[in-house]
Amino acid sequence: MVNFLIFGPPGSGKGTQSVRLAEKFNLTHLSTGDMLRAEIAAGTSLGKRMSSIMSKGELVPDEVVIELIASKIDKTKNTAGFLFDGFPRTVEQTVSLENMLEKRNMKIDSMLVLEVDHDELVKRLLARAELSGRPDDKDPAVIESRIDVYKSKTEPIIDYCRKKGLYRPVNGVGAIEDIFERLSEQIRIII
Ligand code: B4P
Repeated sequence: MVNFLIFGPPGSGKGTQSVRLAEKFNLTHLSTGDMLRAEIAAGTSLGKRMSSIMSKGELVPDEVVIELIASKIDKTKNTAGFLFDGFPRTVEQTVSLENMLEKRNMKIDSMLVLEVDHDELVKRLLARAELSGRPDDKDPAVIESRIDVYKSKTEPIIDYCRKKGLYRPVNGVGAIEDIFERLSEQIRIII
């Protein structure tokens, strides 16, 4: 089994690329953003509690996403591996993920980091707001705050993973198909 983190700032294309990569390499795609939005759409009590945090562009508490991920891993059978999208988002979540995987005789094999400049991120998220109606994409101030949260809380994971030899940067600007090829090349090196 091989397990990948797909990593990058909000709007860097993690979700877009993960769906395609999971299909191509027979990986199970686990997106904490999608899981949380599903809770909100289903009107669960967890979803109701998380909705206001997410619409402000803040991170939901670590224990919430750790619980969601652990339960998904345990329900998944017969997979070539996992593609973690949008998780981990803090160094604490990374340590929890490592512990969770170790208990199941698994590990993180590589971290694929999509590199996209600030102006391109803002442009993409505002464009998505037109189609998706996501509250966290509509307001430029919320987008800036999500990028700030990424820099302060999420980006330190890069150093943590670099020290473990897991870090693989990928240029995330250009046509979706070209970026998909760049990511696929990196995955082929690992599997
Ligand atoms: P996520 O759902 O993870 O969303 P994201 O970071 O905004 O998006 P992503 O990078 O996947 O962008 P996408 O491919 O869609 O998180 C949402 C919120 O959930 C967080 O703010 C937080 O509150 C909460 N949350 C989630 N996980 C959490 C965790 N682990 N801990 C705590 N809180 C958590 O691409 C964006 C747009 O760009 C799309 O419209 C796409 O079509 C477009 N695009 C993609 N690639 C492109 C390209 N090459 N060129 C042009 N456009 C492109």
